[in-house]
Amino acid sequence: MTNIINCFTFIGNVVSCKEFGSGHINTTMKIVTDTGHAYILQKINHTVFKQPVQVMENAVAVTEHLRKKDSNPRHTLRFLKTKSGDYCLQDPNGNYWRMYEFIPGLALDAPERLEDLYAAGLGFGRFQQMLLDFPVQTLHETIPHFHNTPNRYTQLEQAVQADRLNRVKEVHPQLEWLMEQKPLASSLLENKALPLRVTHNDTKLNNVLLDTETHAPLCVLDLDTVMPGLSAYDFGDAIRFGAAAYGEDAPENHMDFTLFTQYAKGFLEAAPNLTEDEIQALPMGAFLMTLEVGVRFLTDYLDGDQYFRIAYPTQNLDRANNQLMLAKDIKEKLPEMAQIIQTLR
Ligand code: ADP
Ligand code: GN1
Ligand code: MG
Repeated sequence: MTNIINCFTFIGNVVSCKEFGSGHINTTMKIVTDTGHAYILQKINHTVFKQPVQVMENAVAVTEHLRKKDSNPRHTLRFLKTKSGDYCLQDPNGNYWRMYEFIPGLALDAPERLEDLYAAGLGFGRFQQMLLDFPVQTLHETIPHFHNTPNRYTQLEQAVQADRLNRVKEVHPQLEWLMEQKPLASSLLENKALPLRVTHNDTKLNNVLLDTETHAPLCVLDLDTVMPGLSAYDFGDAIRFGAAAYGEDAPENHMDFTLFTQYAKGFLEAAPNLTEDEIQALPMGAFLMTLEVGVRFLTDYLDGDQYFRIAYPTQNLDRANNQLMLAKDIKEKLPEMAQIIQTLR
């Protein structure tokens, strides 16, 4: 580890290096040095991100764009170069590493206060607004077809077909319900009225840092999936995670209208350029992102847990059941969600 850290241009001598955060994909460590500087060191999961150098090209370009509009160092990630001038280090074992400044703040796995959802809505809304003039065609597609829900269905069908661990027999009711929803999977992708924007694509509450004291939004984290996408998907993924009554591992879940309203308020306030069609698509975005993550967790369970980090053997099944329950609930609540959005406007 020392050899890896010493390849980067940081300040001071390392006094501690500990695993940090609760992301499902990368391996994250917090490093503190004797000068009081703190950094994040991450091993990029290159099973998930096949082109780590492209991931870093996107992240550096986006953060440079954001920094030109807002120079506050707590508002934008700052990546460190290696001593050879790169943003990404490949070690002799073939692993890829990056390092960036640690920003003190809260990355919440669940809201602590009602206003945390309003703050997250402001944070992700601002992010999208500030990237309106970013040249979208220059971004690499770091995970091809990332939010292509029909494609996620194809992957599920392939996992069912392969049934590598003989687990399909455990999930017949889930598969039946998912297949009933399949005609809806392409509904937003086929809507030609929706513009492609630069979106974050992973708008979990713990991917936006909040101020420790005031809980105001500071900085959007986890830029690995910044790609062209639909605003309704960024909105929807944030609702799926942040406005849910329980976490992804819980045995039950439903959407909380109060949390939903708070997030919608923040997002609409901070992203005033959304078109009428985009605004109408927001509730459906929440249903589709929840459906899609449910499909992905179930696929990974059937495939033998190769994608999402798990802490116990049936965790991806628990996550899938939780997301399916949440998706059913959101589907029933779509008309009321649309009503709330109209009222907020
Ligand atoms: P993953 O893709 O695995 O979710 P993230 O980039 O989201 O990885 O990082 C995991 C966690 O590390 C975040 O949820 C957050 O708690 C913490 N984190 C990441 N970057 C920073 C930072 N610059 N300052 C403070 N905490 C951070
Ligand atoms: C992953 O990396 P993290 O934990 O922020 C995943 C998201 C899922 C989410 C489900 C690159 O997000 O797409 O929605 O887990 N990220 C990637 O919790 O696949
Ligand atoms: Mg994350």
